[in-house]
Amino acid sequence: MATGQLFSRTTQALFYNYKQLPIQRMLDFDFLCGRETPSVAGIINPGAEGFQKLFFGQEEIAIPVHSTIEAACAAHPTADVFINFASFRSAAASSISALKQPTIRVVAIIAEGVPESDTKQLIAYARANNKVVIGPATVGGIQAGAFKIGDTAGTIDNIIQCKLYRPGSVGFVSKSGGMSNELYNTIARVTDGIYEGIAIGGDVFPGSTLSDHVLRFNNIPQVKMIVVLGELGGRDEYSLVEALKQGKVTKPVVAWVSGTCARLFKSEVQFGHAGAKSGGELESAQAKNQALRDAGAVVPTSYEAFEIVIKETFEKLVEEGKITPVKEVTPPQIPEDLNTAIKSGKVRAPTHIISTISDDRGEEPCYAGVPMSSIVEQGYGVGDVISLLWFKRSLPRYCTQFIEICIMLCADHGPCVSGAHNTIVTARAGKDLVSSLVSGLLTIGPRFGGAIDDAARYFKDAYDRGLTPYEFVESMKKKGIRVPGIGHRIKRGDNRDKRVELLQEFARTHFPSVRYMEYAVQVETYTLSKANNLVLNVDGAIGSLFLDLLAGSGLFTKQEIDEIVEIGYLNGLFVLARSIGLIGHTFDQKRLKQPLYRHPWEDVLYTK
Ligand code: Q5B
Repeated sequence: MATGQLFSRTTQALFYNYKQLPIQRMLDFDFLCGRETPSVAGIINPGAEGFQKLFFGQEEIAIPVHSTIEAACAAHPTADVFINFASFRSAAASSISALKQPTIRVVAIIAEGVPESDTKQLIAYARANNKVVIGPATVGGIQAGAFKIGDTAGTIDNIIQCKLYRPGSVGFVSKSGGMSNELYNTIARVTDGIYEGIAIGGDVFPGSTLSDHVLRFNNIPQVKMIVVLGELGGRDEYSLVEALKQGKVTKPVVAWVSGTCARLFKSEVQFGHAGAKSGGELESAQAKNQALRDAGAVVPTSYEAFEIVIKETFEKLVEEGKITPVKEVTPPQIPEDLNTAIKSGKVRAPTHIISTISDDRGEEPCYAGVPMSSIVEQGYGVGDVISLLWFKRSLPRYCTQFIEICIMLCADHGPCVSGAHNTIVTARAGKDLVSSLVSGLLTIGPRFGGAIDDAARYFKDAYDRGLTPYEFVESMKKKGIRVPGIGHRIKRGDNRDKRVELLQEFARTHFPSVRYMEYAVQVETYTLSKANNLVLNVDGAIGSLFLDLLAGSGLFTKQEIDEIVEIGYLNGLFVLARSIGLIGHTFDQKRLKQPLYRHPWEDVLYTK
C-alpha cells in the first residue's frame, strides 16, 4: 500500500457504470471546494459512447463516455482513481481490468457481495503492483476540500454541516460507510474537522485495512490525530494494535470498536456487514477495544464517550501547539436542481408548451379528458377520436359517422392523382414509407384535395352575405379566383362524382339542416351552365356539408365556427384520409418490386 496522500485537489477519476446521482454529487462537492477541474474525467458505460451532460456549479459540462476501461484510460491518462459502481457480479472483473491499467493507482469498489476468492485475488494483485483498493462493500472516502468518492458523506447539506469542503486535522478510518457519516459529523463538532476519511467496507477481506490507512495518515503532515472506528468480527484491528506496539504510529489514535452489545445475545450474532459477526473471544468488540487501549490508543468506555475523548485529544493537541485550528471559510452556494426546487415549492418556472387536447401523465392517456379505457369500452370509433382531438368535444353519432364516411370516401382515388403519383415515384426510387407518404401528402393543396377549407370559407361568406350563385361566381371571376370546391379533371355534369352523391344523401337523411350544401348545389348548377367540368367536387361537398354540421349540431358557437373555418381544420380530413391510400400505394409498389421510375421522352415536349 502506498504510504502518503491518496488524493489531492487535482485528482481525477474514471467512473465505471453511469450513475447520475453519485457523479453529480462528486461534481457538486468539487464546486463547493472551489476545485478548478471536475473530479470525474470520464465515464465508462460498457457498450455506450458519447457525452453525458452534468452540472459543474451553475454551468453544464459534457463528460466523455467511453465503452471500455482501456479506451477511457487512454483518453484520460492523468485520471488515476477508478470508482467502480459495477454490480457484485461484474465488480471483480472490471476492477482487475482497471488495476491492470498503468494509469490507475486507486480502485474503489462499491458493490456488496463480491465473492471473497475474487477479492483475495484483487488484493494480491494490488499489493504486488503497489496499488490501493478501497472496498468492496464501501461508500468510498473523502479528502476534505479536495476529492470525494461517489456518495461518500451523503447530501451537500450534510457535507456543509460536516465542514468537509475544507481540510481539518483529523484522519479518520472506519469499516462502516453509514457510521462514517455519523463520525464526520461528530468530528466536525469537536475538532477542526476531517483531513481525510476512508470507509474500508464491511467485507471479511477488505482491499485495504484499518491499519493500512492509519499508517498512511501517520505519514501525512496535515493529519495531526487519527480516529478509528472498527467493529466486531475479524482480526483487522489487531494489525493496528501491532503497529501501535511497534511504535509505527506516532500520532494520537482515538479508537472504538463497535458491537459490544453482541455479548447480550446468547448465540452468534451477524450484524449488517459480512465481516461483522461475533466469532471467538478475540474477535469480540470488548477484546479488541482492550487490546487497542493496551497498545496506547485512546479508547473510551462506551460509544457515547467516543465524542468526549476525540474532543479531549484534539484540545490537548491545540494546547500543546501541535494543531493550529483551521480558519473557517464560507463555501459557495450550490444551485439547487430545478426539479427539486419545484417539488419543494421553492420556485416556479414558466412552461414552454401549452396543450389542451390530451394528457399522458396519469394512469392512462386521456383524449380531451376521456380516458383511453372509456374510448375502448364504449366502442368509440375514429370519428369520435377526431371529435375529441380536433374539436375537443364528443359529437353526436351522425356527426362522427359523417367524419368517418369522409375518411373512407377520400382514402384513395386511384394511382393517377397527384398525391398517389408522387408516392409511387418516390417508393420506386427506393425511399422508405415515411418519405413516400410525405412526398404524396405534399401535393395536397389548393388544386388537389386541399380546397376544402377555402370552399367552406367562400361558400360561408357568400351564403351569409346573401349573394346569389350568379353574384358569387361572377365576383370570384372578376377577382380571378377559381371557386374552391368546383371543377374536376375527370368528373362532368353527365358523369357526377359518386362520392359527392353519397355524402349529400347521408347529410340529407341525418343532418338537421343542409342549407350551405344546397347553396353549393345552386352554385354548381350555375357553373355547369358555363362548362360541363365545373361540378361540385368532393372538396366542395365536404366543405359545404361541414358548415352544415357545425351550424346544425348546436354544439358550436358562431365564434367557434368562424375560428374553425379561419384556422382551416377541414383539409385535415383529406390529409388524414388520403394517407391511408398513399401508404397503400407505397406497399403496393414495394410488393410489386417496381424499378426506378423514369418518365418517357415521348411524353415530354422538348422545345426552345
Ligand atoms: N375553371 C380542379 O381544373 C381543377 C374552375 C373554373 C371557376 C373553378 C379546377 C380547380 C378549384 C380547386 C378545387 C379540388 C384544377 C378538386 C380533388 C381531389 C380528387 C382529385 C382527382 C381526388 C380542375 C378549364 C376552364 C377554365 C377555368 C375554368 C376550372 N375550375 N372556373 N371556378 N373552380 N378547382 N380542387 O379540369 O375560360 O377555359 O379559361 O382549380 O376545388 O383534388 O380525382 O383527380 O379525390 O383525388 O384542369 O378528386 O377545377 O380545368 O384548368 O383546364 O380549366 O374551367 O378557368 O376556364 P381543370 P382547367 P377558361 S377535387
